[in-house]
Amino acid sequence: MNKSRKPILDVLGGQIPERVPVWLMRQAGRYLPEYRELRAKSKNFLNMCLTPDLATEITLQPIRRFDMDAAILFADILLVPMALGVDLQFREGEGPALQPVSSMLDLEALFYDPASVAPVMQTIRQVAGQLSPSTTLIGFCGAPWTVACYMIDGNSHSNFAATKKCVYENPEFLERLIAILIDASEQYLSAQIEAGAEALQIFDSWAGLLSGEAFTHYVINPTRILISRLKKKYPHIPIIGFPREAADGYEPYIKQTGIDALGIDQSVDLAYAKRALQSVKPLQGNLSPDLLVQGGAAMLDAAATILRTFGPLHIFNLGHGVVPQTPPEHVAQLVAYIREFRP
Ligand code: 1CP
Repeated sequence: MNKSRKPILDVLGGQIPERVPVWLMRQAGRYLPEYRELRAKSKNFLNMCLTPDLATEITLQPIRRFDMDAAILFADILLVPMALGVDLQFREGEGPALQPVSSMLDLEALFYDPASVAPVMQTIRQVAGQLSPSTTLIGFCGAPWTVACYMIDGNSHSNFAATKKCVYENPEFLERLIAILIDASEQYLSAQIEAGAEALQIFDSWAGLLSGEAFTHYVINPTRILISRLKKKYPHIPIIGFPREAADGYEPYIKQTGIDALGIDQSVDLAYAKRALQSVKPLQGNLSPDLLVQGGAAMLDAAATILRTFGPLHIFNLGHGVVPQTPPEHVAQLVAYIREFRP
């Protein structure tokens, strides 16, 4: 197989890339003054996600500034519940708020409406036409479990207590919701691929709330079903899984879900990751977002350790998203360091 001109697609295909690629989760967002400027002029966050010209511009901002190896679509995991008909609001300073679902009757009212996310697909088409030949366009969705957490609890303020209660007291309801989300996510991601997404990431930010049998049932199984359906239609599109804080769940997840690469958060020990995980599939991660805020030698030493541990079959990223207080100069410094790094 010939090397593509895209280092990220090389790594995802198990090929040594020309250089270790880098992108950062939440690389677009409030730490960038050019984002804040557009945000101040815009009605609200949802409106930004659903206005293709704006979303295209925001997706491209970190690419222009830092020449990242991937552009990640500017959107949100909560657009899937919105497309299912759930009332969704992003209130200033409070994060997202959804109308919670609590009964089978609520679930029967959910219908996925592709028209409501059509602007997202338009954004993908617009971004795809503006990337350099080495940049990969990544589409994404939330994993069924993580999206179910927001749909049942309505927000993240009480650590998803209502959702956790469902795991033990109302499994039929939770299973039905997860099944609806697998179907909706399949449609949503298929449309992203048709529009031009070249790789996908499935964000399971709250995978760490579950363990044991519940982890298998609500994290691994739904992800495996979603991936197997996508792979049947689009075998050439690689998929990165990100089961955040999955503890002893990373190994079964990497072996059983069918993902092409595993995103690891900063809680994962590097020696363990190299031995038990990178021996199975390529990894993405896992610098602490706090070290990116810190910058300087602390950040660069940690980056060097990650680069030395994982070698070239690795996509450099953070362990979670860039936080708003991050100085953009630290991101520039990090990317320059990764580009110049020779083990
Ligand atoms: O301007 C603002 O105040 C909005 C902040 C913001 C942004 C920039 C939100 C609200 N979402 C986003 C964009 C976003 N969300 C992207 C875009 C691409 C990029 O990475 O640059 C992506 C991939 C997401 C994914 C997302 N949204 C996740 C999974 C990753 C993660 O951070 O764990 C989750 C859990 C969400 C929900 C969400 N949306 C926004 C917020 C503040 C949250 C978290 C709410 C919470 O749990 O408290």
